[in-house]
Amino acid sequence: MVLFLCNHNAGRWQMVLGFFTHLAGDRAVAWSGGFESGTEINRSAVAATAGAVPVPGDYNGDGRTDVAVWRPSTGEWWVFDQYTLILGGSGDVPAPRDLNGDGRADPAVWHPSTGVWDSQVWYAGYGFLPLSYQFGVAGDIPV
Ligand SMILES: [Ca+2]
Ligand SMILES: [Ca+2]
Repeated sequence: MVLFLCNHNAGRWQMVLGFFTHLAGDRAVAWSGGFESGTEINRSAVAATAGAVPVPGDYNGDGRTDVAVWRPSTGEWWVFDQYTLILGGSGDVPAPRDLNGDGRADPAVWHPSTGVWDSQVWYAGYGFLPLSYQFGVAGDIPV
């Protein structure tokens, strides 16, 4: 059982509760509550999730899945409490995975029309470096 208790309630705990419930399934039960509630949902929270697709993964390599969303209309990746970056866009398929074997999921998208993969791979000491390669053809599904 998990309790999310937040102050200045502005919609963020609802996001976390939704992601937690999605990821935990029947393995855990979560409750949420807050105090000093706002009168509207935080605009940045609304903007961050508008049209967003969940892209959970272990983005920091701690062995636990992290909450993350990708917005196709802008290509924005929002990895909760870690970073944001721009990669891909409408028509792409998000496919985050650990591309360099460091235990951290790397943001990646696949372009169905060309079979090209684009990613931003994190290298300690260097930061994110772009990686692009062609693999697959139109009609394939990234796995
Ligand atoms: Ca993690
Ligand atoms: Ca990696």
